[in-house]
Amino acid sequence: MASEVAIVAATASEDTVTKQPHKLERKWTFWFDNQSKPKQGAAWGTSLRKLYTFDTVEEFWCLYDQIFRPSKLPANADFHLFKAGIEPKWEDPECANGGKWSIPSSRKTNLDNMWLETLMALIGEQFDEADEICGVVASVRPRQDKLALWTKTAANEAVQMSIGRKWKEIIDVTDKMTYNFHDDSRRERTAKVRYTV
Ligand code: MGP
Repeated sequence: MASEVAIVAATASEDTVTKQPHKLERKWTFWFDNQSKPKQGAAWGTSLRKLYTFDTVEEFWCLYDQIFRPSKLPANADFHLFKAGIEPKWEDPECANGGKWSIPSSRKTNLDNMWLETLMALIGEQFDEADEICGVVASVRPRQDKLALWTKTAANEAVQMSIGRKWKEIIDVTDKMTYNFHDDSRRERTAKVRYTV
């Protein structure tokens, strides 16, 4: 399906007039959080915005091309792509017992590439444990940009290791990737590393 996503992009200009849009397996939502000018005393999440929900390959490419490239983000802002119906918050019931795989990114082009490869893999249902995935977050930070893949059942080590290995392959990185439980992040600013791949 990821290759179908790419092929449709290449041929879209020729056949959009005659063909039906290519439906995805499920609906996805893009979110945006701009924390670059935080309001004094505002709780986390007040700047988080749900932007677009889509379910076709064509809509995806249009949204990606026009808006959702991390290199367009200001510092301290995030883009998210989550399954429709799941909010990118620890408090969401689908995320509450979950965690995230994280990978730092030292260059803007690298973050854009890893983000795009991950988006295509998600909407193309490339992960065997697709039902265990909530979504992905691209974060631009003054110190170091990063990408995080949020999953549902943090305590299931076998599932997380399988997702982590697959994601590494998809984004083509050799650096160590770490997994944190949201539960730990809730309790301490620097959550302990639970798994690595
Ligand atoms: P972060 O943005 O996940 O970490 O959480 P980062 O990017 O390493 O930190 P930053 O300072 O560079 O942005 C940062 C802080 O935001 C956390 O310690 C929490 O206080 C708050 N926070 C983050 N998330 C994802 C949530 C969430 O889902 N729910 C709540 N209530 N707070 C959150």
